[in-house]
Amino acid sequence: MLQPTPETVTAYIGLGSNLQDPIAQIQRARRAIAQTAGMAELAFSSLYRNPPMGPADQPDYVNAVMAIATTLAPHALLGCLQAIEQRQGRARSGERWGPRTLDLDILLYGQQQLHSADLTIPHLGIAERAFVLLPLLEIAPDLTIPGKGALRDLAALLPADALLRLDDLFS
Ligand code: 5RY
Ligand code: CA
Ligand code: CA
Ligand code: CA
Repeated sequence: MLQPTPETVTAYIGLGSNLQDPIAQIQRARRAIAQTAGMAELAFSSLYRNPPMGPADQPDYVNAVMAIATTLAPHALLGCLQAIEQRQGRARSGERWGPRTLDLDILLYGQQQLHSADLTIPHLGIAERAFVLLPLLEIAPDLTIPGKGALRDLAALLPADALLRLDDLFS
């Protein structure tokens, strides 16, 4: 039988770094994702500098969000993203929510909801994190987050001064 045409899904990836030149880490990850088979870039947000959420004794983060078209199933996508994290020196320190060279999260995978031992989609905490919602709002203002509601409504609940857009810093 012929192979069926692969289904292309729009997924959203959260990128974060707070070690070893975070801006360069994010840019390198963007290129790595675009160069991976089964993933193509659709949109990329501004970069945002912001203080750590969770443990406070670590450097500020740079965060961004990317939309991709993918033919990969969720767990295959996760495996590719983890391989990119490893290539960019992600260390498993054992410290929960500690600093990292690169963190890549699957935020959304189409409109699917998925719960397994190693992967939850939409990403846990997505609805409360300014460093996810504001970059998402920039590239996909009409998005609905399954189980959570309209992105616009979620973003409206955030404090106004939550993030510094790096483009604003340099313009
Ligand atoms: C809260 C707790 C843990 C939020 C809360 C984490 C990032 C979280 C971060 C990041 C920034 C972490 C997960 N309440 N802070 N903290 N950016 N990741 N700014 O990417 F996100 S650890
Ligand atoms: Ca590609
Ligand atoms: Ca994360
Ligand atoms: Ca992660």
